[in-house]
Amino acid sequence: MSTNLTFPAGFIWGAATSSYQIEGAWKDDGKGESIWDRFTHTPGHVIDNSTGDVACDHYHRWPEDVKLMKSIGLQAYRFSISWPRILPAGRGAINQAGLDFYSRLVDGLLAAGITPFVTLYHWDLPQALQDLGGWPSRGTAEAFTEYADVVSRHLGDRVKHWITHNEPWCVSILSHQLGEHAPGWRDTAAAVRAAHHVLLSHGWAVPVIRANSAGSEVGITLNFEAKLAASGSTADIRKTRIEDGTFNRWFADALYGRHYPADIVDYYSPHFPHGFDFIQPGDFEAISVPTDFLGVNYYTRVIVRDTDAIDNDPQTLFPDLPQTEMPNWEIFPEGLYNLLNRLHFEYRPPRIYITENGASFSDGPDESGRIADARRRAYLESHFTAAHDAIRNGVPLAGFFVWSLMDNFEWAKGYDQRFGIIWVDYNTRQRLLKDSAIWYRDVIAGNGFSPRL
Ligand code: IFM
Repeated sequence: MSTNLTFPAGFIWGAATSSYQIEGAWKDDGKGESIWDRFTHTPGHVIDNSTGDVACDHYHRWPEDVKLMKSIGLQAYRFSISWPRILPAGRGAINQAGLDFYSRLVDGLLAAGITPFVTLYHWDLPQALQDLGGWPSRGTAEAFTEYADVVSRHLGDRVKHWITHNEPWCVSILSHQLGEHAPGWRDTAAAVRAAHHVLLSHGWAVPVIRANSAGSEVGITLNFEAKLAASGSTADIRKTRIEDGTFNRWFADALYGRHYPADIVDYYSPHFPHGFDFIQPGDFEAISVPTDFLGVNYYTRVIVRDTDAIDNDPQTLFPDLPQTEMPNWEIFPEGLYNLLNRLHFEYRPPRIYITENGASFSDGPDESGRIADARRRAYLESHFTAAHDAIRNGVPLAGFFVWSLMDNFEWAKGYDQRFGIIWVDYNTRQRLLKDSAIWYRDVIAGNGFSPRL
């Protein structure tokens, strides 16, 4: 294939997953209960009342999955560690079988020539820590630091790429204010406290990981959404600014030494009649510890309308925008280009990885077993192009991880949303490469691709 868009030499092509979404084996070999075990075992939280009890059964099938990764030519694999597999009670006694599982996986990846990128927290908090208050409580940040120590001490000789947290906005706001994810709270003050403790735990863990894993690079992954005002009304513009602040700026500003944005501190302050007393001296210094990279998860744009404003323009029409099968997730690759430029020019992270980008489309096998997921390929192609444009602009983008390696448990949306480049049959757990995986194999082999006209 003649390649028009070539990426810089050494650019890393990978795919990503997370523990709860693929592993299954929810109580095998001494694993403790996580908040997602508890949440999914309580009816009414997940669209189809499904659970991650078995998921893709990756816990037992990981050798096959590593072979599939190799067949695609993946250079790196981003996965997360299940905290309660390692520390069933959240702190204290170590479950050696849990560590051994990840140790074997890391060895298997390295033997296949695939670089492991390890995320320490992708949402499966030990239930025992939730019972003590969870992320709104400062003790959880201390417990995370101990957990980071245990994992990086055991894997740090072989794992050299560490991500402390995945998507603090989801851990805090989505889970504690909007109630959509475990633990399902609807309490704004708790959500803001949770956000602070997640960031704090990141800051405390970074030096610990560095000490245990010589020569490694350490960062954090944030999720970002492009936000656009539905109209030029004052109300819509104000609301858009708040959404950008609570979703995007709150986390990035603190991590890059700017404390929390003043407008959003004002916005949250009615929830804290006694002030932000959970912020202690030294916290911001810890949170803004220099890191080696910023992980960026990007999927979509949100058009923001202030529906409460009585003087707003009720006639604002939303154009008919192309979407994936995730409800209201628009396909908007320009948003990725704009975001990468914004992050580079505003925050100057030394390096950026796109740690997640991909699309949910349900295309399944035809009679011959082929999965013609042309829409996923088109989505990826347009976002790879946006990434390439950003690199040409000087953005230090060093790698791209497609979400996801395989179809998996999409949290409150259950198994209907399929993000994988590998199809998973949930009856047999058989895996099949989709057309997008075969196309991705060629992209990786050529370190680029020819965009279709
Ligand atoms: O599946 C999730 C993942 O766990 C975190 N980022 C977004 C993905 C798609 O919703």
